Amino acid sequence: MTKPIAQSDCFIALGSNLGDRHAHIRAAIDALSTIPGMDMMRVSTIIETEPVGPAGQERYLNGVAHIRTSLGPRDVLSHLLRIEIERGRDRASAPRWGSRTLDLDLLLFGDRVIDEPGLTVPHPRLRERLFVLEPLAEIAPEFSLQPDGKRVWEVLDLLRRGTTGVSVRRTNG
Ligand code: A4P
Ligand code: MG
Repeated sequence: MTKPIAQSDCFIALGSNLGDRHAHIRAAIDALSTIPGMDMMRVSTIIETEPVGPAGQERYLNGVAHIRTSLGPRDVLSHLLRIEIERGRDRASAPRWGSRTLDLDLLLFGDRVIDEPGLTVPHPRLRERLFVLEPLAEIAPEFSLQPDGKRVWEVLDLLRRGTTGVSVRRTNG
């Protein structure tokens, strides 16, 4: 009897605020849809958002794609980096959180918690960002986030109410 191939639900953040933003996002969705071993399940509404980061940037287009895959997280990340480069992403000359033609971040990979050089999952700033949580909540409100199992909708609600739900240890004041 053949063993079924394990499939993981993964969620990828799409972002663009440089050049033809619509074309970059469309190309990313097309590219992600044609990779063997990755099935595109759903793409959120693409929303326009205020930039977080250095002043003077253009507004972003943001969205989230849900992919079901038999690949591993490192293979998925390699595809994301390749697609970013194909859309002219230039990391060398851009400041941190600066403008970019295309940013593809691996937000979630099933219930995996990964903390390795070059790959952190869930994405470390996922719970701080409305531009990620709003489209994610549109397509996967009930998905559980590790390590505490909170649902996407709960984390979005906490952020909207001004608390990330992540405990912060204060050393003074
Ligand atoms: N890396 C580690 N973990 C991951 C992961 N889960 N997904 C490594 C993707 N990459 C991951 O990423 C640097 C390295 O992180 C990668 O080579 C990979 O090995 P990067 O894409 O070069 O850097 P970045 O995206 O500029 O950095 P960072 O800190 O991830 O930025 P963010 O947090 O993605 O923020 N404002 C709005 N409105 N909308 C946006 O989309 N995006 C940013 C970027 C800032 N402001 C924004 C938006
Ligand atoms: Mg990135």
